[in-house]
Amino acid sequence: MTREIKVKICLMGEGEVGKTSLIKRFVLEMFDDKYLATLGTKVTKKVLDMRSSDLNANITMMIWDIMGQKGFRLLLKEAYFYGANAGLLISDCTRRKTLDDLEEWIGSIREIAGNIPMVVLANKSDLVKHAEFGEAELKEFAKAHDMACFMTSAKTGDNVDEAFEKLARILVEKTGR
Ligand code: G3D
Ligand code: MG
Repeated sequence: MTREIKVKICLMGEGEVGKTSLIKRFVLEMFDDKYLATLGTKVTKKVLDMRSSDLNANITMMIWDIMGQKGFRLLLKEAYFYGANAGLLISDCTRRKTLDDLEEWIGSIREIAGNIPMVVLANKSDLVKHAEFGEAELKEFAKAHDMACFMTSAKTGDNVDEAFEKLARILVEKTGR
């Protein structure tokens, strides 16, 4: 029997790393979304049909994005992370600091949502000439936190589906067969 699974996924990362662009790339149809103005967040829905895979599941992903970094105060973090099933951590490989800054995001989400699975990305992999770090540093970070990682580009689409699908797969496997 096909299992119907619904999950809340929170995107995290500093401003301009590419959070919104990655969602747009992953969710080709633009957009069946809901804008929660008071929270400063945007929720986009994407259904992944994994019925033909070994998992035999249909997974509805509610993908949460932050609208404006500056207005995203501590107070709102609680509501944003509440009930999250997974996190997608996003850094920008042209700015090393955005990778280090993820530590704080990990702390925040864990405080509210507990030990949920996460995947870490270094986005803008197309900007090789401007890179401040690469796959080696990303892997080191991912290993330290026991996470999967991907170098992605929202611009070219490289690894974007793979990253979201990896997270979906982890979630489906976690809920048992
Ligand atoms: P955010 O939602 O994390 O704040 P955005 O980030 O998705 O708004 O992206 C910030 C800027 O980076 C945008 O530039 C966007 O086009 C660009 N960007 C996002 N992902 C990539 C990528 O993979 N490669 C490159 N080259 N650029 C990317 P603009 O100038 O459009 O505001
Ligand atoms: Mg954005």
